[in-house]
Amino acid sequence: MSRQRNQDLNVALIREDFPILKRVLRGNRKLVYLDNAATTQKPLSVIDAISNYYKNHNSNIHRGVHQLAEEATIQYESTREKVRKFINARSQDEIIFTRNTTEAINLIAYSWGSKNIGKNDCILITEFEHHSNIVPWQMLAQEKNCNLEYVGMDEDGYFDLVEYQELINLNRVRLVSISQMSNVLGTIVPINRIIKMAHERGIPVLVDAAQSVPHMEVDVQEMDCEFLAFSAHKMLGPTGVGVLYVKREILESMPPFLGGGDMIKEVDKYNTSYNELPYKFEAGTPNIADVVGFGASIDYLNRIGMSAVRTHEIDLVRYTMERMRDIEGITIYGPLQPSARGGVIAFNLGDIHPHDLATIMDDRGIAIRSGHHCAQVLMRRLQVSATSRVSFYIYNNKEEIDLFVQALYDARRLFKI
Ligand code: 7TS
Repeated sequence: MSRQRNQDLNVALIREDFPILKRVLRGNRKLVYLDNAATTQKPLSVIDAISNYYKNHNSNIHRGVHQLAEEATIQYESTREKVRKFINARSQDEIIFTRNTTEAINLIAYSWGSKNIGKNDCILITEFEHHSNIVPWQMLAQEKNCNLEYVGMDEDGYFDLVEYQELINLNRVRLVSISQMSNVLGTIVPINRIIKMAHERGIPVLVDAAQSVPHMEVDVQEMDCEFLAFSAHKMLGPTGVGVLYVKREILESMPPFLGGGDMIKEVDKYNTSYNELPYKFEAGTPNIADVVGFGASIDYLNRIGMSAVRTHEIDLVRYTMERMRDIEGITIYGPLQPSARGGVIAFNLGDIHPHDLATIMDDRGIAIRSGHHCAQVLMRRLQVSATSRVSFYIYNNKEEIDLFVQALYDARRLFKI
């Protein structure tokens, strides 16, 4: 792909880089992929990086002195540097590779949470969290006999700063854990303000950045969060790789999560001294090939520029919401202002069940998501059992949105609403 750093993405050129977008589905249908919040497609450069690694460099890392071991280690560690730069962490020591966002959050719950949260303390999350930012805290709360509290959102789906202030004033909050962007409402929260308010009361903050890092510029130093988690597969990278960022001074005080090879300095019969950061938190042989592939996905996004990614998605959301609003019986969840949300639109159409709607879409080659989106607490709050959802990325264009909107009209006719 040619280098482009202007605000307009050359979507036609980008699409050429994604082999799967040429895929013809059952019934000779063209693929329209609108399920990017679940996982994104992979450009050839990422697929080639993984394949090249296995063809030419495959070896275990951090241990062998032979040439392949050295090459594999250099490639693996170069992704760590790319990640550091991408989120502007101070040091590579603060970047830990995990399997995904879920594992990163669990690592904090087990390793940091079990040491720093006690009886009658409070963990504060929101009503629009993904299950991976709810269940680990429920497990910890049950074990420690502490409380889990929820901040809500207002009528329009915006984060409720007033309720948040009350909750951090009234409770013994020891951690705020919040997603920067909701995978259902699309809401982007005022994260800098949220963190500042927590810090004024000495409370550390974990940012679930699974939906934000892939779609906008994220700077952990500017944000000043203590912890941040995201997944490679939602940003053009392979599945099986996640990132946990932790401020160095906190990471130094944390006990290891898993014990085993690579995380040790010295092992004797009864005791072990641990390896330096970040290796202390990466026990066992990691997912080397996919970490290498992840490096190629960061290179790809850097060539485009994250502000161009963001501009493109706002443009698509504005266009889609304008077209959807004309459809009788449509309910769109989350903020109405396109710039207040990421490239995600959850909706319902009359009383058509979201699974039926997704099936109608599938008949036309359009991949959308239906269900509770791993956010059942939010579903209850919205008083629905499920919604449909479209979510965009850099290769989506307005023709695809037109096909999606046309399918909504077809569904209305089919269900006679
Ligand atoms: N947090 C948020 C905000 C998410 O959207 C997701 C995945 C996760 C955490 C978990 O990421 P994982 O890589 O560990 O699985 N969200 C979705 C989704 O919206 N549809 O499928 C997965």
